[in-house]
Amino acid sequence: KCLHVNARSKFYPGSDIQRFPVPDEKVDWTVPWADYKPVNYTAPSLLKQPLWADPQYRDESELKKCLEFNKMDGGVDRTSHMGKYSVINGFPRNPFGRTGLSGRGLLGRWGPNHATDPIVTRWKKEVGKVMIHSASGKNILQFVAICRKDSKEWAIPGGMVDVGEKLSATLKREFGEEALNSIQLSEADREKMKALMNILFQAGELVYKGYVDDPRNTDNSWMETVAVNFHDEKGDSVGKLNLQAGDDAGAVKWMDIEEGLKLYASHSHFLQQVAKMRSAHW
Ligand code: RP5
Ligand code: MG
Ligand code: MG
Repeated sequence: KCLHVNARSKFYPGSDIQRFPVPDEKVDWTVPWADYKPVNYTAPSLLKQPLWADPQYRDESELKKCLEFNKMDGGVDRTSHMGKYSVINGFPRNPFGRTGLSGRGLLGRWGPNHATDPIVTRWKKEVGKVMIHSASGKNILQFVAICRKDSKEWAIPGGMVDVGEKLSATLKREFGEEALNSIQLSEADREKMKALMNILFQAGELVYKGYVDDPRNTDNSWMETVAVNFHDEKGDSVGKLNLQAGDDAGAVKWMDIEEGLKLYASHSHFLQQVAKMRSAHW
């Protein structure tokens, strides 16, 4: 298990709140730390109680009465891919350790916040021929990357699983919204897009399932994802789709997969997995 790093970044995203500094050796909850005083923060947007988020509870007894942790809670999946997590004084505890911030920050759910990451790939070609990397001698893979509007970082076009939504639906929906701008397409174009996507998204391969080292994570709320690879071997299925950034994406492009990729959260780690699975250059 790697130590989370983004989850301890000095400034909490979208705010000027500073996390209580947590050194590497004190990340683990089992290391006693009497002076640990995480900053409590829940974003103002969440305090307005949007429909997609849990309520802001006044105290632990209220929280205990309303939410069921480590379970399917109505339509909300409060189970973790990492196994059973602890609930201390009513509050779920980040399974990867201390983050220097308590409360939910920007995250809607107490405990795990479930997302999916569609990794759409093709082989990099030049005049119709697959390009081989001069150093590794392996074929170069490309994936569809988006630039996030919130952090300005390049990322996989992932997103949150809606209440009761199937993972397979979230994968398609998020890719459509962020990389194809489906929300703003005409009805007819959207139907065409859906038909092409249904073919590519038929056969996905699981890449990763679990905790994401996301900068929004807190001691009580954290991101988890299921990353799935949809590979266009011949380059003729996604090639027909027009990449166009939409929703929380400011830009979209095909990006070469290689070591040294600087991406949002722990996304480069997922791409390393994909390169390995497909015996591609890294
Ligand atoms: C990351 O945040 C996940 O890996 C996924 O890419 C993303 C989901 O959050 P939003 O894009 O909806 O903000 O942790
Ligand atoms: Mg989205
Ligand atoms: Mg997103």
